[in-house]
Parts: sequence; structure tokens; C-alpha cells
Amino acid sequence: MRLSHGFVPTLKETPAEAQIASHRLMLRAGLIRQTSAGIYAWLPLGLRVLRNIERIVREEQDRVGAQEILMPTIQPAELWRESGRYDDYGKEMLRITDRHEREMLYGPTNEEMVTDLFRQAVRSYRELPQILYHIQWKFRDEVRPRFGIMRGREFLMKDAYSFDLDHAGAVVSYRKMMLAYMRTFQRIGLQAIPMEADTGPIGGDLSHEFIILAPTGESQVYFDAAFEEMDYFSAEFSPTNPDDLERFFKLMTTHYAATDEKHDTARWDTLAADRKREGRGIEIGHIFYFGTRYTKPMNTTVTGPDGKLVHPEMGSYGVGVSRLVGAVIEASHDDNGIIWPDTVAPYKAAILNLKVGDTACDAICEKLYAALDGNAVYDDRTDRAGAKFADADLMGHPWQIVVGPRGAASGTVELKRRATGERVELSVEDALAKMG
Ligand code: P5A
Repeated sequence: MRLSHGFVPTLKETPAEAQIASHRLMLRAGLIRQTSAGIYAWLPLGLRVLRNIERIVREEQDRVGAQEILMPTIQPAELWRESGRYDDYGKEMLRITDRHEREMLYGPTNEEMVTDLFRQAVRSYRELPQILYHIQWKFRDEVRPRFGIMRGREFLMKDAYSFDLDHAGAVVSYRKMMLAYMRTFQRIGLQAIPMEADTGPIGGDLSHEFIILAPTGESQVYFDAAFEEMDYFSAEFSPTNPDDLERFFKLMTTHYAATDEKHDTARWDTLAADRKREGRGIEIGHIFYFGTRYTKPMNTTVTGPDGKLVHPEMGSYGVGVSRLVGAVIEASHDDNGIIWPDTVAPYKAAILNLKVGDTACDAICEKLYAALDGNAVYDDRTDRAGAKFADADLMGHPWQIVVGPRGAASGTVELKRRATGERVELSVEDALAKMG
């Protein structure tokens, strides 16, 4: 992207409505714009980050054997009457009436719809387990949308749904998803802790929230210091090996970790004072096991091994894909702007031409831009150098390549790593090689 013609409306001033760093920086770096309360348009830089996160989420879902589908955003009220949630869901549900006076709604989640798809297609226990997921926009008419895309009304969620013959099978699916989630978060550069959590309007009796610590987080959380010391690599556990799954689940759930609603003061008090940690956290994912909560009322059965009809056991598993963009920024920024982890950065590098119009500067910049093959932002604007440095830091690309007239004359550029501030003077070729 050439910044002179890029759609990147950066802001010099801090927007008054933004209370937390990620919201402030997303507006200032031109990633998003609000279009209604709690509803946002994604601009080119923001959308590239969203797509990168989505891709990682998708790869890790596929790796544990989940199958991608795409369900619509608009759902018939009828399905929600069957499960009994239509009236319970209250004002958070955006209800719509079509021209034939049919009651519809903009989906806040898809348990009912996926159960309906399943019951039409699956007949026998031999076809189980099934894990289906999609990445789709949701709408929840939140009372207090705030913090930008962190608590929006329209937001992008990855939601997966598992169907198993019995409790033992459902537990395996639950563990697979926990593993997929921890792998996803590690790849995005986030240290998440699975915490025992409430099931709320989804229902069920086993649930974990995935929390990253941040002073601006909306939940109060309590956990054992063991989570700070854990040194494991989630990719070493195989999702198809039951022993690995069990070992991983134990590792994640043996030590105390709970959100406010599930906090058990009696258990907490058995922990030594110097092992207690508490703070604020951001919920980036939430998984649920709820057995036959939907398959029973929705009359969903398969034939079991003995020929009798059984209600499959379900779980559902959500990741806030759009919320993750904000969460990454909360976890990785400084006073000057965003510091994107390599895996989700909108572009790998920013090329800063300090003297647009200078033959040597222009030639080197064009060469770098071509070599980076669509993975660089080229600041070819005629602004002063100070403004370019500030914008590059604000946008947070992992590398900055500074091309000034003095270096250009001798064929060198300055390569800066955004995360460390480290700078080195290198030839064009060496700079490209160093970025890998
Ligand atoms: C699980 C998948 C569910 O809806 N049904 C399908 C279950 N769970 S949940 O906890 O309610 O949501 C899952 C994740 O979505 C994100 N999220 C939000 N992100 C932005 N703005 C919101 N208003 C919002 N509400 C939920 C969270 O990351 C949550 O963990």
C-alpha cells in the first residue's frame, strides 16, 4: 500500500470517546471507524489484522478436525421457540419482522440453528463425533457497548459446536477445543489462562473462559501463580491422542483459576498467600459443555449402537475474533502506538522515504516495495520526516525501513525493529534478508 493513496485516516489528537488504549489506538491509526453506537466499519489496516487473526483461528479449528460451514446472520424465531430461549434472551436480541410478518432475528449465537442442521442430516452414532464451526458476524444489543470493538453490538465470532454420542465423547471434544484455543492464542502472541466460568444464557454445567490479563479488563479474576510459571508449548500436544488431550486438560485445570462469578473463597483460602494472584482480565474466548440442553427440546436424536434413539451431547465454543484485535493491542503497545506481533501485523514493514523526489531515495524505496511484494506500507507522502516516524510507530508494523538521502547515496538504509527500537544500518539486500 502506498500511503499517499491509502485509505488510512490517522488522527493526531486522542479521540475523547476512547477510554482504553486499544480503542484509542485503533481510531488514531485508522483501523476502524464507528458507524453507529457499538457498530464499526473496518478500514484497510484493521481489516488485514482481522483477516490474519481469522486465518489463525481457522487453521487451529481445522487442525483439531472441526469442519467449517457458514450459517446466516438472520435466523427464524421459530427455532428459538423450540429451545425455549426466544423469550429468555430479552432485549439483547435484535428482533426483526419481514414483509410477510414472519418473526426473524439477527443471530447472537447459533446453538439452535446448528442443532437444526444436524438433526436434518445425521441419523446414526456412526457419524459421530461432529464438530462444526463458522466465523460469522453476531449482533447483541448490549446495554453498554464500550471500548470500541472490545464490547461492540455487532462483532465477529468463531463459534464451534460439537455433537457426541455420550458424556465421555463430549469431554474429548471439549478438551480438543481447549487445546485448539490455547494454540490459537499462543500463535497470536497472547498468554491466555482458562478459568472456571459461569454458563449464563448458553446453559450447561462445565465452562471455561479464556482470559488475558489487562488492567482495563472487564472481569475480576483469581488464579494460582503456577500459571505465570507454566512453560509448555501447546503444539506439542496431539489433538488425536487421548493421552495428550488428558495431559493437556490436567495441565490447564489443576491449578486454581476462576472468574468473579465462579470464585470459590473456600478453595482460594487453601492457597498460600504468596501464590495468590488477582487482577482484571479480558475474556477472549468461552467454551461450554451443556449435554442435551438443545438436542432434547429440539427433538434431535441419532440411533445408538443398541438401535435405540439417543439425544447427542453438545458443547459450544466461542472466540471473539474482532475482540482479539483489541486484546492484542491492549497486550502490545507503548506510548507511541501499536506493536503488532509478526503473526497478525497488517504489513510486515513500513518503508519510510525521507526525501520523496530524490532519485536515489525513490529508487531504493521502489526496489524495497517491489521485493516485499504486497507486504509493505510505503510512506511516499511528502510529509516531514518527524510525521512519518510518528505514524510508523503509531501503526506498529514490526519493521521500519528508513530511506534517507545520505544512506541512499551509498546504497544503505536503516532498519528498525518496532518492538525493541533496535536500529541497524544495512544494504538493501541485507535489510531484506534480516526481515526474513
Ligand atoms: C459459544 C459459541 C457464546 O456465545 N455460543 C457459541 C457461545 N459464548 S459467549 O461467551 O457469549 O461469546 C463468545 C466470545 O465472543 C466474544 N464476545 C464479544 N466480542 C465483542 N463484543 C461483544 N459484545 C461480545 N460478546 C461476546 C467474547 O470473546 C466471548 O468470549
